[in-house]
Amino acid sequence: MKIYLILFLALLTGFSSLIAQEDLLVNVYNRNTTSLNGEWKYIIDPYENGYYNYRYKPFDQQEFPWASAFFLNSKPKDSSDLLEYDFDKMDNIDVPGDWNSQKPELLYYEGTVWYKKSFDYSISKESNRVFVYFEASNYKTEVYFNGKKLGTHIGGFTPFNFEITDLVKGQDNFLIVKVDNKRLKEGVPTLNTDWWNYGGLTRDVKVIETPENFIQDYFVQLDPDNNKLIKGNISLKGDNVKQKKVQLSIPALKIEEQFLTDQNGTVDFEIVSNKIDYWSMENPVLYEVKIQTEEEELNDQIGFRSIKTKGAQILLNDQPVYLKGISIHEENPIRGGRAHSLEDAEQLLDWAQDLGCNYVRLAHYPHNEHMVRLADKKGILVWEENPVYWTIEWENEETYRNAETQLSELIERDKNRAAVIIWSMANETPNVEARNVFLNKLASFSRAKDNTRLISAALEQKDYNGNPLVRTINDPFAEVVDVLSFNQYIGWYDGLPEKCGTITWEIEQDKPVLISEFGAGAKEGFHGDKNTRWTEEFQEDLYIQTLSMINKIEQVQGFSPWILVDFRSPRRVLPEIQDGWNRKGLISESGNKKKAFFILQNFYNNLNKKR
Ligand code: GCB
Repeated sequence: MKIYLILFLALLTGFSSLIAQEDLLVNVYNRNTTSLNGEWKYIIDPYENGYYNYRYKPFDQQEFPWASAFFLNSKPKDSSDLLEYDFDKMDNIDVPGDWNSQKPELLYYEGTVWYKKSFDYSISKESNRVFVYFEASNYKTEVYFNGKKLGTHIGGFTPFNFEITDLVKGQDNFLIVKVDNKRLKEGVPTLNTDWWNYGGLTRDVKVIETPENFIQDYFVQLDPDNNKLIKGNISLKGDNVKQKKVQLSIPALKIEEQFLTDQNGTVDFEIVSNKIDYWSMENPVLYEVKIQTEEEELNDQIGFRSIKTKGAQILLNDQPVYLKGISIHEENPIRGGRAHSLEDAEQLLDWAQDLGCNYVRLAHYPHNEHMVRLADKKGILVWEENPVYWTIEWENEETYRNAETQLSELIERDKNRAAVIIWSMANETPNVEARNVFLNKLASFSRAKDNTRLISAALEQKDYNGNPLVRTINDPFAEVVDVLSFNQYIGWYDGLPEKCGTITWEIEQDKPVLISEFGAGAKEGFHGDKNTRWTEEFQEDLYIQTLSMINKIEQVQGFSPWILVDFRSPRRVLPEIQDGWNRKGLISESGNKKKAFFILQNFYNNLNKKR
């Protein structure tokens, strides 16, 4: 029913507003799902020939689209029929997976690729509802099911779903997805980044089945002001969700509470417990939490902890914590391409733990859900980041809405994960008025949506009162954040490593400080003296000098050097050294540790002895 309503509204509004975002289903991890992963058919369509007619009008906005519209998955009616595409004769591509690392001819491709998956589906109960769920697709995605448009999603790293209840059949369903990874000036991120623009259905695709009235969303966390209070809300969706019984139980805490939903199908609750075993790095306790209605039962594994700041300290469960971190891109260099699986997450987080980390900065965009679920289990603290990177269109309302939507989808997905302690708004943005307005708005939005986590952004450092030997953070957004973070590259973009010994820091804000990046490029196996660029010795020395410099900054409560592993970046073209890779990894693209890895490992291990 809902889908027809959306199509009807779309017709009325001339289709231009068919960016119909449906409410996100949370905790897809534990829901009743059928995977659509595996081989899909694909068509490379740089001219978007399957999308626009020759007058450049989108086929999906025509009342009677021609058979040549790819979303129709047309077949010739007889041997005389003219049709210039055929999904079923095309090659296969794996989903999940970016196209760049799967098909050599697509390594640098930025444009449209069409995907098609055919499948049979049997609904387990007639009254049930069915959704198709995409964990992520980069960047603009148009979704069609059995010849009907479901909607559009913008943003490459967050999940979205569409209902297909009224369209799904027992046999021969076809899901067609147009994915376009063209970079856009008004996009988030914008044209300019320092990472590979991997396109495609980069994460899992699933069919989700729910009862007629279903648990769509819930938030179950500790009250930031009271460690004995579990607080939150539950939202049901459907035509019959008012005054419905909802039970929330946490058997290990002997909690079993019943509530009635309000007029909107929502419950706000507070539960006191004196027995909570708090989630921490040493003791990452996850409780089995069960939410039940008359129609459904949904389980989750949730840890309870508090995270606050006090002066220059970060307090986890009211105890000061030092963040021994590393920055990570979502890439598996050994297989090649975007990381997406549990095995990929294990590889990356095992490396981080081997380095001695208790904290990771997931840069520069939301990573897949395996990463945060695994961090929850392993007891690793997490910084998650919105892809507001460098200079985006601060004055463009659409750009703001886009950034806010991506952040909102990230918070919706991960707001029940104890490991996530920081939402980062942005990375290395310029200190100009329009950006201040933009980021202030984003921070207020984030706080209103989730008041149980800290807010930060990777800012930039400046000379202090014009003195290049003294550095400071002079940025109005520093007054807004809970944790003052900044990137600095003294010794790499700014002099040689020994320069670190000449710099002092004047940080005036009484806030905890994280150095969100520092680093140097080194090609694994390239050796020389410590002032020869790109050698492992240069990178090693940079780490020695930087660690000694930042150890003297009183407010520093941790850092996340740049970066765990070498990663692909089209900006990095130096032959024989970079060849398309950013070489600041402590581990090479083939998985080998560089010398600097051991400097940081040693530093973190010694901190363990002291603390
Ligand atoms: C930065 C950026 C990061 C780059 C890095 C570099 O400051 O935040 O995205 O990759 O520097 O290697 O230059």
